[in-house]
Amino acid sequence: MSYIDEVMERVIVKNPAEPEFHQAVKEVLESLRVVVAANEENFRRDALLERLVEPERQFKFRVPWVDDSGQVQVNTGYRVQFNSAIGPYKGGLRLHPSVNLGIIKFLGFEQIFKNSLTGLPIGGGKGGADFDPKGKSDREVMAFCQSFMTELSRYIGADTDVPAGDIGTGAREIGYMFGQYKRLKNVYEGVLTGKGLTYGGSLARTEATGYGLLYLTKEMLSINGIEIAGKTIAVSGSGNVATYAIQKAQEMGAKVVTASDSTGWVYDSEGIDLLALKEIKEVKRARLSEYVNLRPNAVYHTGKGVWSVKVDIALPCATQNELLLEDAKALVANGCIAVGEGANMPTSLDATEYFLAHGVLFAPGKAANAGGVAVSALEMSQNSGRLNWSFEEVDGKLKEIMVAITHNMAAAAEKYGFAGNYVIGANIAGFEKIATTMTIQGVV
Ligand code: NDP
Ligand code: 2IT
Repeated sequence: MSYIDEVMERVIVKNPAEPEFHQAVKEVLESLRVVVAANEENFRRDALLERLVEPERQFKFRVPWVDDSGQVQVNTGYRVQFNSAIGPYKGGLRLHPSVNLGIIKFLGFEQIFKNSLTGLPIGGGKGGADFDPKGKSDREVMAFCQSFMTELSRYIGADTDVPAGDIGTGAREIGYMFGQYKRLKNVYEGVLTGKGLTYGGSLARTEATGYGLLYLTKEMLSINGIEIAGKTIAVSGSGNVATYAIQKAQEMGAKVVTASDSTGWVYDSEGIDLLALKEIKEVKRARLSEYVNLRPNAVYHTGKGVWSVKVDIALPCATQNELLLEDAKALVANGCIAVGEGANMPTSLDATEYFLAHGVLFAPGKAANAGGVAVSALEMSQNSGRLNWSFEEVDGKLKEIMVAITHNMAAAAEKYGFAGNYVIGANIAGFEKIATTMTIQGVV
């Protein structure tokens, strides 16, 4: 059996009931076959792949808090410190009822390669809890965040592990968590990113993931001789990533005709009205069904469906495994030419293979959504230097980073004989720096 198949088999046996983690590892390991074949003796001797798939450390903890009726609630919190070869652990905190250890491990594993691709000194980590901020009062969210941070604060620090936002964790949650960390530790340091602008946050961090997705997608199209202006786009999600992806796509002259949340989706043939979307999602924290009240020309559907619309480009920006084989078939049949993953692992493995087999340009999440964590790393730099860079400066650096990632993933794919396969390209480009560094640092 090949080294990769042996490691994959062991991952499944050692981590039962973690299908998302298996999926993320499988996608990466499959991409590495040529690189591993060329270095098999050394990698096997150093157990390089076995170390890569085993988190350095993981925490699971109780998060008790009191709701508005006086009832005690108990959630489960997690932080997985996956790989610190190239920098302090870095990655978001997901607050969603679906969170379990396997989900956090898949996200932490992806984060290793994503963070490597940014070219910045950040290791891979992820955390979160099975807490649902939806429908909770601000006081309940604060009570949860304070309890969560009371435990998490033992394990993190500005030079150790720096969490940030993800699904369900936005500016409000980061604010409450930062306040509690500062109070407990009596240290004012950049222990979280995505902070507010009045206490060490970076300009352009809010926009970074969505903007970065469009910078990379535009560059990927451009190296294939295609312009983004004039294209029709389907976006899923209506949260942080989706909102700023829609904004930048519109600025680039494309038309985004869909958005979604976990209850339904909208089709707006004239293009999504960003102000209406932000009013519903950022101000009112309401359901997307309200969109048609502000835009009577649009159509609201319950359930899934954004991938059934005829578009040139698909940008999944909601969650994992939201774009399945039948969706890929529908998109290809409708003439879709490119996919950019704003979310983490939104496309199932068979759907990804279908896109690649049908000549669709496919930008995998660990490259396409790296803009968020890249600007988080820029926030860390500003905090260390006690500096505040302008929006233009941060946005300019973000653009440079996303363009560089595009060319690096394209070059790695070509170098190993898979020109145009950016899944393989991104995985190899991300892996090489990690593998080299882990080898240099010895058996740790
Ligand atoms: P938000 O919480 O701001 O928004 C998430 C959006 O996705 C909401 O519209 C939400 O709908 C929808 N969604 C979430 N879970 C599900 C689900 N199970 N089924 C259907 N819809 C769902 O999160 P972000 O925009 O920050 O994150 C979106 C994706 O991007 C995630 O995969 C995240 O890991 C990834 N990402 C985020 C980065 C960041 O900087 N924020 C950076 C890189 C990647 P509803 O409100 O109804 O739940
Ligand atoms: O998935 C991700 O890259 C994020 N949620 C952002 C992580 C970060 O540290 O900014």
